[in-house]
Amino acid sequence: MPDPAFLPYHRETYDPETMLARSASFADWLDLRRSVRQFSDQPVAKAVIEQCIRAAATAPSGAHKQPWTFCAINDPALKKQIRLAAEEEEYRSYHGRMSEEWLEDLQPFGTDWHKPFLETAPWLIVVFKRNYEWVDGKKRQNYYVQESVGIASGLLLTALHHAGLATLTHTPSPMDFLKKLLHRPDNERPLLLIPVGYPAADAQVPDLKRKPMEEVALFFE
Ligand code: IYR
Repeated sequence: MPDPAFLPYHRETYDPETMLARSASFADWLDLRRSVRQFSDQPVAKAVIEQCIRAAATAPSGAHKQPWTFCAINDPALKKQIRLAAEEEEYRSYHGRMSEEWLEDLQPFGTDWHKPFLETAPWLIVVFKRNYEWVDGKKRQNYYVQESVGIASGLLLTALHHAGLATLTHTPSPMDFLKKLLHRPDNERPLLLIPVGYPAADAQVPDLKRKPMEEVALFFE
């Protein structure tokens, strides 16, 4: 007998025309998601953040180990500490650690070491990956951790977009300060820092173009 037991699986499906319409409208709607760097300080209910994390945690994972922890922060004092620590690292990155090529590639986005959104956004969600677990005093490996937590993070961004919220996929580097500030155990590493909230009334995003279908997909029929 396999463990866990298997259950029958059925789900709603659609006729081909409906399927095409649904997939097209979903892509159109997802195309509206943008990385936002100017947030309003308007509060967002904790219950919404919880539901979005619940959605993220439905992600597939290696051997169903669910190797993630989501830390959601709206304590202003902690957000300030995170901002200061992130800005310290970012200052060093922008003043020597990042290559000329990298800085040149970032020019169109107008980013620099200042990260006020880490205090303005009502929530910061830090996604941690768990490389291993301690089970009955024994170290047990997790599998495909990067892939699993990457997928969960994608679902999180999608869920937050679906809730009508804006996000930024932020990666102050290195991110070890988050592990310290949030008292995370040895088996966890921060993967992403995601400010969440309403965009500021005057928020602007760069005029980006997404790659066309023929550049992102090949069909072998
Ligand atoms: N982490 C820095 C730099 C940065 C890097 C990339 I790649 C971006 O797409 C955007 C920014 C920062 O957040 O400013």
